Amino acid sequence: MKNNIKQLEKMANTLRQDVIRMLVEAGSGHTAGPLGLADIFAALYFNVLKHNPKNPKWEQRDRLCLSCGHVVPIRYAAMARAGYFPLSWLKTLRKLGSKLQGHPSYQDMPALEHSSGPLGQGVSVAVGMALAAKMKKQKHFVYCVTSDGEQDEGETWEAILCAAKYKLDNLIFILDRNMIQIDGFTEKIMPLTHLHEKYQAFRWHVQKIDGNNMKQILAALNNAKRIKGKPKVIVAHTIPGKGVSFMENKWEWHGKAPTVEEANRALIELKN
Ligand SMILES: Cc1ncc(C[n+]2csc(CCOP(=O)(O)OP(=O)(O)O)c2C)c(N)n1
Ligand SMILES: [Mg+2]
Repeated sequence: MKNNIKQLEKMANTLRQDVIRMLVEAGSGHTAGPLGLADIFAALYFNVLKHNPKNPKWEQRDRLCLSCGHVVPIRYAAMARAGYFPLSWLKTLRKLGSKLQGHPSYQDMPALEHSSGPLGQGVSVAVGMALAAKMKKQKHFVYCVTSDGEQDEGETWEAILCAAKYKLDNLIFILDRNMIQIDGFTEKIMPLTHLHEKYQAFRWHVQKIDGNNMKQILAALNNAKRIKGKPKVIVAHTIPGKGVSFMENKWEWHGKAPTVEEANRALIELKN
């Protein structure tokens, strides 16, 4: 699937609407992160990833790891729109017995590649997958969406060290630099200043982009694929709550679902 920029921007907006509808139905969940990541997930599922929704375990597929598992509603929306499962399943988010758990459950949905939720673990999984692919001389890429909150975890930096040691140039991190975490702004809770330089010092190739700009997202991902000899990170500056004026840049929307009234207002703003 190779959609053009206009189609991808439209898709991102549709995914944002899906997220709002899913969350209001669930009555709980994470809003800000998923809305901020809509452009990146539209780019991944509808332009960048080599994948087959009808055959999720296709051996040659690119792997997409989601380390910050709590933002999974945006992934479910992209998967449904791409044809992995019916759109009607989106309404089952967070329900007992649903395949769409609030944090990704591999047992319930193997197309997710792995379970996640405990911050920092998914990056290690991604490094392991990339190393395994190298050892087996496989040609696919391993993408990993990770959050700025996850950069507070020691395990994240162990994974970063390891990826550099093995020169995993089949590994591409997309780091959601939205400046918020569960109970405040990242720079207040645990300053992450010079994140770009930190990754460089760990011998990674680093790009910095506006993570809500489709042109920049595609250019950075294509560039990352071409760089040889080291792992790659795209530090994507996104706006948490993007597209809904009363949610944008508000950390209070990290883990809160909209009320029916708020959802209606949000959907009016997100109208295509
Ligand atoms: C190891 C671990 N510690 C704490 C949590 C609780 N937790 C869930 S999300 C979150 C905030 C993380 O920040 P970020 O991923 O940047 O969130 P967002 O940008 O979506 O607000 C925390 C502390 C967790 N899931 N895992
Ligand atoms: Mg964050």
